Amino acid sequence: MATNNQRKPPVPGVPSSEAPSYEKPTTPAGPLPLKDDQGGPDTLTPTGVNTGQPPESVGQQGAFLTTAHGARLSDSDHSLRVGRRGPTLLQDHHLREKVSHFDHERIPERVVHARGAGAHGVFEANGAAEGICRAGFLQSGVETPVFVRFSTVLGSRGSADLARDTRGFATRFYTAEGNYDLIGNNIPVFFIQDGIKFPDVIHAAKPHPDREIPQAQSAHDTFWDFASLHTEAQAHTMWNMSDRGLPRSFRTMEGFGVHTWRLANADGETCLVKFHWKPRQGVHSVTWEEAQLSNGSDPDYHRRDLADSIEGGAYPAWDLGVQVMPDTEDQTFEGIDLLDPTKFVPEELAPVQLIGTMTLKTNPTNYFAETEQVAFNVSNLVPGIDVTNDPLLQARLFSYLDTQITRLGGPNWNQLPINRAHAPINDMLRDGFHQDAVHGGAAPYRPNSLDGGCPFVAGHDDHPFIDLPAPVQAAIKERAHPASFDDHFSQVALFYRSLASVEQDHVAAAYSFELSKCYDQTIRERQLQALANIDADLCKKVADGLGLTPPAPTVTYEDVGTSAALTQVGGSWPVAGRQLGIVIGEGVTEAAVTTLQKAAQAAGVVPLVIGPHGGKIGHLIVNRTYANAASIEFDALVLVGELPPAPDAMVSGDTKAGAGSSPIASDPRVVKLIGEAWRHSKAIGAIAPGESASLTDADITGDDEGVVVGTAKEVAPRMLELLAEHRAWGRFATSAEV
Ligand code: HDE
Repeated sequence: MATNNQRKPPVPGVPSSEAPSYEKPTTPAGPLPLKDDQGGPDTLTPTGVNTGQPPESVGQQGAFLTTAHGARLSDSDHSLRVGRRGPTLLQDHHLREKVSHFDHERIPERVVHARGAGAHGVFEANGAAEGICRAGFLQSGVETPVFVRFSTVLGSRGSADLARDTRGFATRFYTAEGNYDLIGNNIPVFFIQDGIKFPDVIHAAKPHPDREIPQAQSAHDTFWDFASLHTEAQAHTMWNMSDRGLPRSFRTMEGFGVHTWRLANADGETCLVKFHWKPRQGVHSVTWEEAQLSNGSDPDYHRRDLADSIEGGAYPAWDLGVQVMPDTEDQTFEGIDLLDPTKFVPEELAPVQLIGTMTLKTNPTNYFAETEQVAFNVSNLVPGIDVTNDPLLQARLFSYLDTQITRLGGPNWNQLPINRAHAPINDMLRDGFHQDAVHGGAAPYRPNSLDGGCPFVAGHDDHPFIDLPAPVQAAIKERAHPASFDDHFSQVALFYRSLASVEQDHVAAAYSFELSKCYDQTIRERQLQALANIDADLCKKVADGLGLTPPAPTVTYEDVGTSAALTQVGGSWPVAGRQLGIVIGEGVTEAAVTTLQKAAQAAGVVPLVIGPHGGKIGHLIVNRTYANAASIEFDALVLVGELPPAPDAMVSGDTKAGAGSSPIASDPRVVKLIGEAWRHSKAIGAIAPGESASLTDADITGDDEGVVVGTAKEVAPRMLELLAEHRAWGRFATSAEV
């Protein structure tokens, strides 16, 4: 008796490829096939030869439980004991092996970016980069497998996804010339200009060392103590305080390489570039309230969204682009020092030229083997792509190689399946913990004659990686930075002034919140001074929120204008993978729901039916109940018919009930759901007849912005249009209007 009705389409997320039997299985059977959405690293030998075996061949095999050395076991539920009431024997190999292996299941989490989610995909170059870069994977039509890991920075591995934080956006290209790792963020500037400050900023941002709180947050004294003293951090913190710190999804984030990189074409001509990932899904965020709700009700919000959208066939895609700048001796473009990672180049000054598209198509088979063990390395470069002297980048070239030795337990982490290159490996690195290769030959040294001189170094025509020759000016050896690094504010103002007024309000609210959580008044005042140096209006709003007097600026600098590319407000975007909540009651008209479901599915939107109880109502499968639905799950809501209180509703005392005091006709949890969708400026639809009661209970009318009332056929297309705009933006009261 298989009762799991959630397996039926369209809801992604079922745990295995076949529905479980109700009875305990009794016939030996091998492992189930992978789910359709799952894939794994290609099955390569540690030296990069493709074995041609399917991904599941590296998982468990056979129908019987075995020890790690392959002996079949007849019992795994009882330890070997002297009689039924006697002591346990040390000779019980299975007990010792099982418990001992379990004891060592964890590895150290990443010191930063511990919380993440990954996916496999493919990158296809469009050839536009051929003239500037000789890398094989950027030549027209070349398809390259990729693995991407998105992450937050501050939280530990089990922390919630919707922390206000920077997101990591790390991409590995398994190219025929070796692995190329582009390890970027969703924010184009960084906290520090020199890698030697990284331990400082991270120690300041991580939880306080005494009580280890707060988790995954920057709203605390040590972070703002550092940011206000070390004002080069103001650029990055401003982006964090903006909506960019709260992405709607990994799929709706831009990605940036942050540093400037040097490219060379086949003729050896070089240029300087900044890398950009442009999401085809648009750049969207959640509100601060949504983030807080989500962190309680669905801490896996982002990783679930990524996996579900891939499983549902709404494959996330990004265009890779470059801003191309001449490789001049001063490495400055339009007055912007390209070696200063706290600065970005506005797109109006150097347009982003698209050079290919990445599409994520498969979920990992095993989180630990793939997402946890993937070890990105900034120095994984391929011919045609090289580094610059950005002092932040230079320190990263050391750190990524170094950190894996502790995290992955030795020097052979490149041999883990997810890290294996898709190019032949002959590295003469030998032995060490967890050596997977069985090296032949007698002479792992060069020069040798015993192994016939193998391996040889590659000649010019053999596609070697060449460290691009770049002039180094005669200089004094010193600990100092160039004068151009002293400007900590002009671009921060540029960013803030480029935002729409609703986004500016969010920034002011974020600073007020964060600083109000600091205990120390000195730190608030010092950060206010930094804001005074950025924008007087912003500083006043935050000062008002904190009950402080806004200080006067202490620095002057040239106004650098605005950049239209920086706001997220406006436009219309693909809706595939978004979730539509359809709220129904007992007497629902099924045809209306079916019309909505079909329209949603046709657009790739996941319709989730929310009912007064689980199971079915008529023929409709209920995906969520009034009791377990959280508004954060739905990008838009449609109410169908009357939604009276369900038997388990409590008008007061229910943590999920709304606070309304007047008698209401609808279930209080539904009213709360609608109220939150309203506050978060999400589209709300209501199918007549019956719409009036629940809308009225939530103090909403059919004439309000982003609200549609009508038949299912009328409401469905309009909802999809509103969804494509992400928010009913006008519903946010902006301070500019108040
Ligand atoms: Fe990282 N960073 N970082 N970082 N970083 C790591 O490497 C480090 C920096 C970024 O999904 C660590 O394998 C130093 C900038 C991402 O696995 C570690 C400095 C940018 C990820 C490390 C920086 C990043 C990391 C931790 C200053 C944006 C996650 C685990 C010199 C361009 C990758 C690991 C993944 C991870 C060090 C600065 C992005 C410790 C020392 C700038 C997306 O090596």
